[in-house]
Amino acid sequence: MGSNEDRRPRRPPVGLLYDERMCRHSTADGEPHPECPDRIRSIWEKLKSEGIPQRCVVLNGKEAEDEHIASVHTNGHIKLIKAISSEQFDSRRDKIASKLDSIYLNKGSSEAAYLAAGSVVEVCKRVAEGELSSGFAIVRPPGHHAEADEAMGFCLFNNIAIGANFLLDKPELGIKKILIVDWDVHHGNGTQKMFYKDPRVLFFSVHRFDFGSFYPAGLDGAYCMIGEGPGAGYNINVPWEHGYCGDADYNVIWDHVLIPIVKDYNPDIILISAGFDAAINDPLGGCRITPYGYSLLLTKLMQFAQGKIVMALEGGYNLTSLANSVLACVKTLLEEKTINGSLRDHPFESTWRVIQQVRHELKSFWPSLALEIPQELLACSRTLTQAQLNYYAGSDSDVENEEGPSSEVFSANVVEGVEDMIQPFLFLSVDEDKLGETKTSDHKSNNLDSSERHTVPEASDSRDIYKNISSWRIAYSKIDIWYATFGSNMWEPRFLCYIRGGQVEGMSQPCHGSRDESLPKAVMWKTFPHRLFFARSHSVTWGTGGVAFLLPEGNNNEKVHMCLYRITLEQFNDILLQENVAVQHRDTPLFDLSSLQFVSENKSKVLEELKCGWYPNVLYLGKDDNLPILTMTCPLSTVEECKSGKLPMIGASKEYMKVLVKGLVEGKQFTQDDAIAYINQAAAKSL
Ligand code: Q9C
Ligand code: ZN
Repeated sequence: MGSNEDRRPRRPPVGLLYDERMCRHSTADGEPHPECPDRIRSIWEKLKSEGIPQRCVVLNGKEAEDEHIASVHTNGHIKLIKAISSEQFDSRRDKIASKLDSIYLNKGSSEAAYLAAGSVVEVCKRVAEGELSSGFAIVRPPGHHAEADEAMGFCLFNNIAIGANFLLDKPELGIKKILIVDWDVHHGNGTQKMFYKDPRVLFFSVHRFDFGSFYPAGLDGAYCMIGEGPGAGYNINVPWEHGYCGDADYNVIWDHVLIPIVKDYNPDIILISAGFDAAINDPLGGCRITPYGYSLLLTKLMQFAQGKIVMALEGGYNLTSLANSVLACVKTLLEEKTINGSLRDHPFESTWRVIQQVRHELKSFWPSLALEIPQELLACSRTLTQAQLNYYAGSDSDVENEEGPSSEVFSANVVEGVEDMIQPFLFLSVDEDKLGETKTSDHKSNNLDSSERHTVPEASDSRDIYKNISSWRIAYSKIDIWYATFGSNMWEPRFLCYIRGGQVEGMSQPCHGSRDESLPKAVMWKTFPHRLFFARSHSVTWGTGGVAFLLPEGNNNEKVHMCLYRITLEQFNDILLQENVAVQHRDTPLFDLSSLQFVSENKSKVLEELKCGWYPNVLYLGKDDNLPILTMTCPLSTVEECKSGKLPMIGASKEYMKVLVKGLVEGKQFTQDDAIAYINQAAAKSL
């Protein structure tokens, strides 16, 4: 007795909150659903079987007060969630749910939603007061997708946001800075929005993004979403490019992004949006965190905020993985050091890329991120295996999510049907020797007349660039756009050279084509109020003579005929590269979803990496069938150079003219003579 250890003040207990009433939120007819009552039951059973509750303080659920919910939700939303379980709603409940994104409702939903939110508040309060050292609220429905006035993604109230605001609104608790760590595999869109302009809450989310195609889809989860106004720098997104991320990937995100920031921020308490759908074997997440991995991530966070940690359950849909992961976390909170495991493999190459992107974006707010990461570390990486790529190409690991990027944001659609998605990858799995064969026969099936074809490039050489395909290609191969063309690409056989490779009459060089050789899904003609002109005197593709451009700014007195091809965003990227020859192929898309978002708001964007090409300026011409219509032209500087005489304005060469006329005539826009007149007129006018 009397040892140092005994004189040390006893560490307050760990809290566990569980309440069977939260199981009453379920699908009305017992239909199977991943977000099911057994999720929290199996967690509780597991903890009991390991004798964990006896070592903790066990709390019952508590319903939230409207006043607290109102700090993040609108009155309309609160009213709806409160009323949804009443008898008057019996007949309307299903209809209301069906109008929401990924939501079901039943008689037990209101109570469960109030309990989930109130229980998180309860644990937050007790940890902040010091009655508990830390706590885990085993709640459902989850919360992080819920927005101020909308339930979505299995979430009714945003439990963690309500808890955070409760703490901030009670000055006597002394909580001025809160860190929210959202490690659910999905982006915490709701939580992000609630604190976007608020520096008192640092929101950190690591999630599958897949270039904007993973639920909840769109660009809210992109790394460039860093917060606004006083909240700038206090919103941090780490967007995975693909699935299969595991302990090693999460661990380096902690070491090179999260922990350096937490050291600087020095939060008073840490709330964890603890989804376990990034756990190994989760049916929706497609990632691979082990229980050991979760304990490691948690241990690293316990070094801050005097260990004040509140964990609130979000997703997690494999009952076994879920229970084992939560068990590992609770043991970690109890400071039990018996969770075995090791970081066996290396992070993905893409993980280092994401780290660099996030650090670059945030280094002005968090100076420690400005330091270079040692080359030796970056070199420790691995790539997706061929099998993983094929699997990823052929299926959505979030089985329910077939929508891809949400159409509200930029109106790109996703191609459905597994066959369409696997098809372009067949060549990856076939015998290398057969590659050439497959390609030649393929080329015959495209509607190029063999007499018009000069040479077919050696498949094995020119298509080497697509040997190691990156995951952005898989994501973008599922997103459609309209590519609007006003020059030689109006003639379909010429356009197809960009897709399938090859050369048609008049071209002095063959194209290598896109990785995805599938034909456009639709072709249509449209006119746009724009000015067409001809400039420059020689092109690599056509030899001597001017080529077509659009004046970047629209012009209501003019009318340009354009041929639109419905192709994928991946194919559009490959066309941009081929149109702007001499630009290196790269492992990131030139024209990504943020660019798409940008052009749809600002009408045009000059792509920095294509500046040395002639068509680096992507124009947005509106939508058709809810898909964006894109074209490419020169930057304004070229127009100025033409005006000043620095660049020649010369009509189309004979060969080029022939192709333009063919396009317009075969596209039924003009007779031969009218087509020639249309082109000559455009070429004759000065700028
Ligand atoms: N279009 C949580 O993990 N996916 N929510 C269905 C249907 C919804 C996940 C997409 C996934 C929601 C808390
Ligand atoms: Zn989730």
